[in-house]
Amino acid sequence: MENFFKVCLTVLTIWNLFGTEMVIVSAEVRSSGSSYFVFQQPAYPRDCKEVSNACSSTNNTSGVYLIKPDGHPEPFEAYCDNDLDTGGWTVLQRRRLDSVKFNRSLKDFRNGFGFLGSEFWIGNEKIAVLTNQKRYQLRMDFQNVAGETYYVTYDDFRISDEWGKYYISSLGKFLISDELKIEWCPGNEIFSNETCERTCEDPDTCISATSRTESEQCVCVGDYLREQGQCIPLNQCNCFVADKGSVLGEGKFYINSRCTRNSTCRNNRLIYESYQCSDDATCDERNDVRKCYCNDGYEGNGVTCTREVIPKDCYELYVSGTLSDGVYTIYPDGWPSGIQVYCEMESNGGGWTVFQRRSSASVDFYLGWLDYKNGFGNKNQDHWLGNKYIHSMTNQKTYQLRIDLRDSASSSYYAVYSTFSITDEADKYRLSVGSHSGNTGYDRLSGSNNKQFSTKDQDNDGWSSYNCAERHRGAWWFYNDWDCRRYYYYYYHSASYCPSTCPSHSHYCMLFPDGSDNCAYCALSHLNGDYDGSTRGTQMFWDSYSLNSYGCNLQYTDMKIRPV
Ligand SMILES: *[C@@H]1O[C@H](CO)[C@@H](O)[C@H](O)[C@H]1NC(C)=O
Ligand SMILES: *[C@@H]1O[C@H](CO)[C@@H](O)[C@H](O)[C@H]1NC(C)=O
Ligand SMILES: *[C@@H]1O[C@H](CO)[C@@H](O)[C@H](O)[C@H]1NC(C)=O
Ligand SMILES: *[C@@H]1O[C@H](CO)[C@@H](O)[C@H](O)[C@H]1NC(C)=O
Ligand SMILES: *[C@@H]1O[C@H](CO)[C@@H](O)[C@H](O)[C@H]1NC(C)=O
Ligand SMILES: [Ca+2]
Repeated sequence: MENFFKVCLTVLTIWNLFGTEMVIVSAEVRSSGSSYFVFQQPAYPRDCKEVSNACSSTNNTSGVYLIKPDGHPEPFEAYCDNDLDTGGWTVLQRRRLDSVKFNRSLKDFRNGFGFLGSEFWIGNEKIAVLTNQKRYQLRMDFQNVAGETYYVTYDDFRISDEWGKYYISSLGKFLISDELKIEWCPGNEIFSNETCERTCEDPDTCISATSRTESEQCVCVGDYLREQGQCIPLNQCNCFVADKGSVLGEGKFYINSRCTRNSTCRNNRLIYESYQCSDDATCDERNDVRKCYCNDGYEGNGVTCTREVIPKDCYELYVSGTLSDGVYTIYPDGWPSGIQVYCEMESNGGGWTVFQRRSSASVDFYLGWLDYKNGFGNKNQDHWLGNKYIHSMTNQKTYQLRIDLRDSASSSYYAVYSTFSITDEADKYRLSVGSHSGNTGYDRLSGSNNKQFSTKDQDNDGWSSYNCAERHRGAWWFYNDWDCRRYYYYYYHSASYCPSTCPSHSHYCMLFPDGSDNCAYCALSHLNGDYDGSTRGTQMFWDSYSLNSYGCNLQYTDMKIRPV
């Protein structure tokens, strides 16, 4: 049963046949129960049945005959089909090759058009007069593209007159020639396995007809959606939004053109809420979604917009309302994808970007140039942020430096430098600090001012006698600071001075031994030395008489910056 042809009718207009491959359609009328006309021959036959009765003795071929139904002023030509069944059919309509246009005015359908020999519509007025003189059977014959024919009949067909707009006043009993070959879809649906249909509930998904069984392949098309088994115009769906001209799916919302109302479909009901754009937003449609969009430089949902924060440092975060200590992303000049830093927000006024911290021996600080350049450790605990970041930050604004310390007896001290910056890698991250304040009693960083940064694998200390980073086991702005023998020649001219002084000054932990008869140091502070270091010269120190153990073996340090 392949290729059987299916037809769908729209409501009421039975002549209006859908189906793409229809080759022939004809609708015919013949009278039934004509026995009582036998003794009453009018001048003209009133329909083709009477033509056939009159002609049966001589010739009963199909063709054009003159008929004159009761109530029609003039006789007119009609095509009589005498080949079909027992003959006597008056043909109302025939379509074959699309040689005659059927998209016509009501007047044309009233009066009839086309050619009786080929395609035509006999005219509503004639059909009205014809069908109102007797009881007529209507038969519609179809042929599909494969040449298969079938038909349907109604046993009591009648239409009203012009005053009644030719409505079908009667159809009678319906019969189909072959149930399997014809399938009638309900109103507003077409039979198709090539298209898909939507539902009121989920209007955004078109459900393919192929997923349905064959008998269910009548689908809602165009502006019709399925709702509880029926096809209804979309504007009758509960979640139809008139402004939008379409139906909202469950949970979806729609903002009207002036952005003053938000309509949401919930539980198959439209809920309206008032809606208003923030002063810093614009009502706009983007990617098919209309809503309030925050203007450039602002962020939010459009109803409330706040100034977008792209912090260059922890201070900008602090000012925009981030008040808790922790690791955050900041965007210093030159680092558009951001870097992670620890921000001290809860102490010392907040807004400090931390670049160094020591609190335990968990992280080894005796590392090389690349480690100090790129940073290492854990931002939440002990770490060095990285010289390349410290350089970028300290050159984007003017920063002050704060160093917090705890000495070996757990007393806290601090030192502040009014300005702080380091140069770039080409210049070896040279230090620049401003004036000192604080409570350690001594400025122990200014000696390193203008000095380059040194690591064990990059000796930039300017002192050919020593590799300071190696001697102090760390990395710092080391320089040629103090050497006992040099000092002794200069002041004392006594050969015994250094051999006796160097061991006896062992409490000065910044001093590293140089053989058995000399000692030296490369800076008066070094916060990147060994935590709990014991070898002379390698400890973390901030030389000061105010601190326990002269500032040796510090328990805690951090170094941080904030814009001036
Ligand atoms: C009768 O029909 C034949 C064809 O079947 C046709 O040739 C002939 O002309 C017809 N006669 C009349 C009188 O219509
Ligand atoms: C008239 O038509 C019928 C059926 O179509 C046929 O049986 C009969 O022979 C025809 N009569 C003549 C005279 O052609
Ligand atoms: C029918 O005719 C009207 C006007 O004559 C035209 O606008 C319309 O597009 C036609 N429809 C079809 C399906 O051709
Ligand atoms: C639709 O049905 C026709 C006839 O049964 C078949 O040839 C065609 O492949 C079908 N199309 C789809 C998409 O299933
Ligand atoms: C519209 O209202 C719904 C329901 O309250 C909400 O989910 C949706 O986000 C709102 N739309 C906008 C753009 O605010
Ligand atoms: Ca050196």
